[in-house]
Amino acid sequence: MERTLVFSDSSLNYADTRWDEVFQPLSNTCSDLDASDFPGARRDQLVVRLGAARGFLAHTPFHPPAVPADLLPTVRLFHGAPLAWWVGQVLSYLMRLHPRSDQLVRAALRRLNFTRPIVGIHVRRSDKLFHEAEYHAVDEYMAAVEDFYETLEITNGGVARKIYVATDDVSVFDEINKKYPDYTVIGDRNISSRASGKTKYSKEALDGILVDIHLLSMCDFVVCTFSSNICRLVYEMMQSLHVDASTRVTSLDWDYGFTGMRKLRLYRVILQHSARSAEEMNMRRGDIIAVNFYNATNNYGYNLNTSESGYFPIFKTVEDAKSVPFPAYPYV
Ligand SMILES: Nc1nc2c(ncn2[C@@H]2O[C@H](COP(=O)(O)OP(=O)(O)OP(=O)(O)O)[C@@H](O)[C@H]2O)c(=O)[nH]1
Ligand SMILES: [Mg+2]
Repeated sequence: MERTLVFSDSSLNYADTRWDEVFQPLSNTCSDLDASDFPGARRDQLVVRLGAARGFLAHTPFHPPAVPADLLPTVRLFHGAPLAWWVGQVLSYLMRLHPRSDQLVRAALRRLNFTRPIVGIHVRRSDKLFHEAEYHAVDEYMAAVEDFYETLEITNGGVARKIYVATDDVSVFDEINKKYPDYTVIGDRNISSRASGKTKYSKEALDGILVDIHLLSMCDFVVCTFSSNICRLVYEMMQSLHVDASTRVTSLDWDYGFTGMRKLRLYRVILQHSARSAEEMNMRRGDIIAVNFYNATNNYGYNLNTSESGYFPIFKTVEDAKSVPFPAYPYV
């Protein structure tokens, strides 16, 4: 919209901590909002208020899966998931750490002896299991971890196996230590025990999740559940730390998507396909297939070019995003 973004309510859920106590401010100069409120989003209005992503923003052309049209053709050349790449670029700017947070993360790296190669696991339990996600056993996470190390060993020979554990269920540590003695397990039980219940939204818990998110994103590979905002955030952050980290996360439940994004996980067809049954759809090279974000693992989609819907072989497609002309600021 070629406007300056100013946070009008910068308090975080955690004991009313302000955004700029944890992250650097969005701008060092444009930090104050004129008190007058102009509802709506008309071009000629001086101040436009935006709500949270799930509501108002979901209907703007710039909402994911939109990626700037001037960047997308290039990003497709080097990246397997252009949407995650774009979100990662924006996030890495928004989440520039305040010096205190930066210290906190650095101290944790040293204290926990964080060295690579390392695989991160994020085991999201506690309140998430009431309505929002299924329980996944430690063994499911570890099966994916074992796959990663076995693949690495094909090229690198014997590798010392190390994992970083982030979880809101502290019992995970004991279970892994007992069942997987071949692994060096690092992680902070204190962080984990503060991450649920009464202490969940304390300032200390905020420090804990900052450390967990950053250390997870620095792992070579992460196993988690994309139903959790934390797993998706880690995936997005990883995209700004590598040229293409699109295959560095395995999710045990959903595929990747952006909160508020509807029906719009997009795939571009790279190999044509003739339906082998009435349940399948035909696809031509270049067709765009839309898949409901929540059904993505079923490979059931809608062909935007032919209006056919049905199951399709996902290996004949690559993930794509929506090309949207964003302002390109030619005068800047
Ligand atoms: N330190 C730490 N905190 C966690 C972990 N998992 C969950 N939490 C806490 O739980 C919060 C996530 O729960 P919500 O407050 O519901 O946030 P959300 O954005 O809905 O995230 P999800 O529920 O995971 O999708 C995090 O911000 C942490 O405070 C973890 O592995 N480590
Ligand atoms: Mg939640």
